[in-house]
Amino acid sequence: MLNPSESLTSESSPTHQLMDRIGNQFAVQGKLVASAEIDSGHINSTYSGSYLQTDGSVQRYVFQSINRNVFKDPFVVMKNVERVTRHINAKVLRNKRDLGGQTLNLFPARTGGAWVEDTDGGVWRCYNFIEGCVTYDVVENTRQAYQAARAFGSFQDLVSDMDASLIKETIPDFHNTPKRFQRLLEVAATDPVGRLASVRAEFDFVLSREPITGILLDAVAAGKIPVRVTHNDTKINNVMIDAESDEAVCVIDLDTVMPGLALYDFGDLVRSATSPAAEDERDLSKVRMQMPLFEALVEGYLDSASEFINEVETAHLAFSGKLMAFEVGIRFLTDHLEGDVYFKTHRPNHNLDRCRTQFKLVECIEAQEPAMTSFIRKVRKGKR
Ligand code: GN1
Ligand code: MG
Repeated sequence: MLNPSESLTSESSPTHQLMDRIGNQFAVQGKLVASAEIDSGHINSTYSGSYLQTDGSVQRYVFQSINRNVFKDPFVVMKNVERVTRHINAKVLRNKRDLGGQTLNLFPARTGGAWVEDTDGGVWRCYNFIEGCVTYDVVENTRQAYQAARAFGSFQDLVSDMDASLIKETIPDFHNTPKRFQRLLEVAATDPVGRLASVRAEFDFVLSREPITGILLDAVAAGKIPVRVTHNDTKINNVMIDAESDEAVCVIDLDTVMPGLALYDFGDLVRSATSPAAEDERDLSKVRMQMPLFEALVEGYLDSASEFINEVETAHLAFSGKLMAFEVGIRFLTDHLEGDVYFKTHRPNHNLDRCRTQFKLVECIEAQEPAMTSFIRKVRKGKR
């Protein structure tokens, strides 16, 4: 079954020719019979290739080129991904602790190694295609939310015993909210493409909330919250969900796996999984934080993470959703002010639209934070 975000290409299409050229450099078997661009994610470019085998079956692979503007050292990214997939696969095979029987695997290049450098400087990797699964940009029901949160909690659990010193920071200060805030101020000060005057309301929204930016890092500095190996990009469409059972199968997009906070992962899920509207919805009346979905996230996450996360982390689960929505909203606003140089955009003001949904979510969470926090307390009590 195809992911709904895929569209098939004909043999003469540039996509097919690209896949032919790239696919041939990996140790994949069979003849390329179909290819498609998978239109998901704001950073990398992703394609699928279907290969006809001699027994008549079709084997699919995912090919992805790493965005070198975002990941300055793609080889460090690949070494991290190799280590993480190897660690997880070894454990899953030993303990059968995988969620649905499939895990993410890198396929080697014909010349050896886990990636291929194309003639134009592109760095490519090849993954197995997780069959029978779909990804969602917007969660459809509480079961999917529960499953996604449980999957990310399990992921954190699986990598919790990795030697963190072997996992390098692929993007320094990725979730350092105070630095993201400072960066916005710097860009606003020079206003390189003259857009500041038109986003005064959004800019003021950020300024008035500066005090929340440092709360988690202060807790780290005080020794109350540990730094762990975390995923750092737990957007809801980074978990593969079985199309029939709605069960989470595995998490994908391991490029930002690095030392981080468990709360960054949970918070990113809250911001991406609790609203019924897309991240770039223009009608803000459709954007809101839905309590039943938040509750499902808490249940799912605590089902897999309650043994290792501490009381201070637990107490900040609701706050983390607000902070992650705020942080990525700041990043979208900064990119809008810089002239859209980081995130892929598909229409004018795309980053500004994304920023606005995130700030709307911040407001929704502010309004519901006490109720969210008391729900967490209730669940936590039940688990003791
Ligand atoms: C990017 O790659 P993707 O689309 O899953 C971004 C995340 C943001 C997200 C916002 C490396 O994630 O940090 O939260 O967009 N990834 C990177 O949708 O910057
Ligand atoms: Mg990504």
